[in-house]
Amino acid sequence: MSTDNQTKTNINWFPGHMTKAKREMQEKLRMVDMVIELRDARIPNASRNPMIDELCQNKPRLIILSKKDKAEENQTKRWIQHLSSDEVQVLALDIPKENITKPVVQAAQAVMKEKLERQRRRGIRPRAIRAMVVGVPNVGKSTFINKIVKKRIAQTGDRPGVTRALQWARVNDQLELLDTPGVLWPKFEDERVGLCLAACGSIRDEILPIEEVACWMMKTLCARNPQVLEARYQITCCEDPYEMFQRIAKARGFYRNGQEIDEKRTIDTFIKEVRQDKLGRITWEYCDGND
Ligand SMILES: Nc1nc2c(ncn2[C@@H]2O[C@H](COP(=O)(O)OP(=O)(O)O)[C@@H](O)[C@H]2O)c(=O)[nH]1
Ligand SMILES: [Mg+2]
Repeated sequence: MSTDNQTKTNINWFPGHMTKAKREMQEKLRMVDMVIELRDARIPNASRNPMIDELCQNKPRLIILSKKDKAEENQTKRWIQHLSSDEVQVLALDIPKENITKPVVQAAQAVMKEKLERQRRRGIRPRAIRAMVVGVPNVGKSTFINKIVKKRIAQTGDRPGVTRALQWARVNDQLELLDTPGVLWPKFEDERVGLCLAACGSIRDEILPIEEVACWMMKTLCARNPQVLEARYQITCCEDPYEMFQRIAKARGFYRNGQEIDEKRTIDTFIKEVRQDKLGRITWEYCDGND
């Protein structure tokens, strides 16, 4: 299985790349019946490219909220409800751990129901549904494709005059995937999007000032769920994130030269522990009914 050649944390998108990536994706999309759009269940808005609607041009869509094991269950339920419609099915998955083939094939069939029925009425035996997997870096596209495709279909050799053939990867008789996912870029103009992606470890830490990311994470958690912070770090919560890091440093004994508080170590530890789910499941973007 070939994977997309994107480094998962590569966000060096320049306008030229964007235009080219968009055009290539549009060409590939013409060949598919439907789109499987992956988003991170913790950040269902920030992990989405706003251009996807335009690119998909009313193709039936299955949205997969990946990493559901890291997101808050009640929030994921709300997101599923919010994003579902006649043309859009939504599934939340823990891709590495769950048996994903059956639910994905069923959801693909549900989203393609009308078209499949029309074909049957006209006496056409439907061929396998063809889908393309798309999403921003690090949402789990490669993990998803590698897991759901067990066997590659035989490749026909390149013939003269025929440009590189699209390669289809078979899931089963009902579903085939384009074997390379479409990589979209997040919407970086919005600072909140960057903070969300950074909180989830989906962009390189050098891209945003780490203290700013840590403070945003700390404020968000303090406002929503102070008990979790208090239990983990044996501290009392307060509104000032800098004061919170001081308290954590003292509780953990993070000092330099014996008495100076080691802020960097405190912040790095906090971020690492959040990403490792040590503070439980966290949905950074709550579903407020606006998409
Ligand atoms: N916990 C968890 N991790 C996942 C899930 N899906 C993917 N991952 C992890 O997310 C990271 C990025 O996945 P990858 O497939 O490389 O993303 P891509 O950039 O979209 O191709 C990898 O470390 C995967 O193991 C999931 O459902 N749950
Ligand atoms: Mg990949």
